[in-house]
Amino acid sequence: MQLPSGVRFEDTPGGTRRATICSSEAEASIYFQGAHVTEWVPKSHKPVLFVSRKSLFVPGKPIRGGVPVIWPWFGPRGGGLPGPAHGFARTSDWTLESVQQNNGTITLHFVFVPNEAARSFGFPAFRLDYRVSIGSTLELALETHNRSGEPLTYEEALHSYFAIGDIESISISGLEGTTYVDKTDNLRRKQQDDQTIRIAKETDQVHLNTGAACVIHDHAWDRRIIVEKSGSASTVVWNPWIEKTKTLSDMALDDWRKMVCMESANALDNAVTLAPGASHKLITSIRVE
Ligand code: TA6
Repeated sequence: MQLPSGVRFEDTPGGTRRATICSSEAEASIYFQGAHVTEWVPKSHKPVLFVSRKSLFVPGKPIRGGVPVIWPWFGPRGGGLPGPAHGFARTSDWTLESVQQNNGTITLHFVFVPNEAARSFGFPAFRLDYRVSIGSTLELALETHNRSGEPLTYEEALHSYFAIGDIESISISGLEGTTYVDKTDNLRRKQQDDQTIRIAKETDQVHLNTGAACVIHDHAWDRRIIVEKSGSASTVVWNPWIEKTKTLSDMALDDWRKMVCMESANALDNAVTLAPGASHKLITSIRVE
């Protein structure tokens, strides 16, 4: 494969493979397992994505941080059916179809088609195309194609972990007035008020029926992370706080202070059903000011 200058492939000590990108506009790393973006550092900015220092980078284990690609279910699989939390896409090997450069932006096109795991969980006929565009903006476009003769119902999320100065000095705007499912309160449905979201305890909420752009206002680092999206009706906000973090072996005890997840998704009520042969594209576009 002909690679633009500044794009390298490397095998990691843990036995995974990744692409590293160094362009005039940004630096980034993407693992072939899960097509998992782990780093994105636009020029003259601090890293935008959080990755745990204790994350495992070994085959078959989810990476803690960056942007996990969640598909075809969100959270635990429902219906008493078997399968790993957040689906099997993030721990499967994806194929890198192409690498293109357009001015300062480098786009990597990854493809995922049914593997043994997918078939064993009842997903024999689909194709995912995931285009990762690295530049002064990070654009992630996940397209699902239903290649079966039956309707395909699935959930999905670009489960972005953002690096922040301190969780108690951020606020999140864009979700005012939305309805959300509170996963820390027995999945109760609640109404977000007209205030920005501030986080002062374990927070795990799936905001429904919202296509809004959201902003993380990071007062400690004096920056804003703007996340626009299309083809996504859910936005998930998660911070494990102190006690939940203690249960996560791949997070340091103080990591909860340094990260917040704000995820562009289609989850719960917003699961997608594709007719045979149909497709759906979820796009999230991230920039820093
Ligand atoms: O998106 C929030 C969430 O669903 C939380 O409930 C928590 O489980 C988080 O994802 C991380 O999940 P993981 O399987 O990566 O540990």
